Amino acid sequence: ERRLAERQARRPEAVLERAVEEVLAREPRRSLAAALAGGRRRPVPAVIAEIKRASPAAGRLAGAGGGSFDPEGQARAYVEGGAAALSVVTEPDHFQGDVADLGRVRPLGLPVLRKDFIVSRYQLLESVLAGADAVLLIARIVPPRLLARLVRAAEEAGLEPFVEVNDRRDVEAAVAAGARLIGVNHRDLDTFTLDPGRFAELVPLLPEEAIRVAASGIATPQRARELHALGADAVLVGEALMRSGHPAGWLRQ
Ligand code: IGP
Repeated sequence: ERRLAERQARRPEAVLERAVEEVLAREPRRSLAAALAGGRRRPVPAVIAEIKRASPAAGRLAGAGGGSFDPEGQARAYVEGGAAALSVVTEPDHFQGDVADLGRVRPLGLPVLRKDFIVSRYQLLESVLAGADAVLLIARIVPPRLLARLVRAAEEAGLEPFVEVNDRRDVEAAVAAGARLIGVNHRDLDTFTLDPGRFAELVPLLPEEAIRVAASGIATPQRARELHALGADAVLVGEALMRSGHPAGWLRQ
């Protein structure tokens, strides 16, 4: 009887798994790692350009369209400016995100990173179906063993895991989990305050072969170049691009 209950509980996931296989066969994933690799040695940092409607720290962010939020138009401006990849915040409660935005920007051709609070395999499968190539995993919000399992499950689902770290302990968990894409988040998730020195502080702890991304609070292209000089392969920029009237120009500076 217990076995039957277990089998039934697993059925929805089996349906999802089949759908994931079909989507992967039809639309192979794009590699975020490949788009960012070697960034340290390039003259300018690669930029992961983020689309987000709002954030707890900043409130509503309309984007380049002025009044109404237009994820496709925003993403088009990012492509025009030479962004290496797109990040899309899909979290609904704190960021007013929408998982459907992944599918809206996917046709533009860049690797798409889904930013949300991902803690389950179900969310990983959903991410593939919605049009993500990579997924954010936040070291701070899951125990190290679950992080390692999510990294593996993401890879098995055809996605590249992008592990975000805040401090030394997070870095240890990310490295132990086998993360190849590591983002140092300058913003503290509990207090929303920015620590601009965090990338410089943690970069010596990151494996040489990991792709290093500096994220959050990057307000100007000069600041992006500074982080690049400190060893970032790429920078992840959201708010500054959403507020800029001319994101393509921001990106080309
Ligand atoms: C972008 P900013 O300060 O440029 O808008 O930051 C990105 O780092 C931020 O949106 C972010 C985020 C997250 C969003 C970092 N970690 C986790 C949602 C969930």
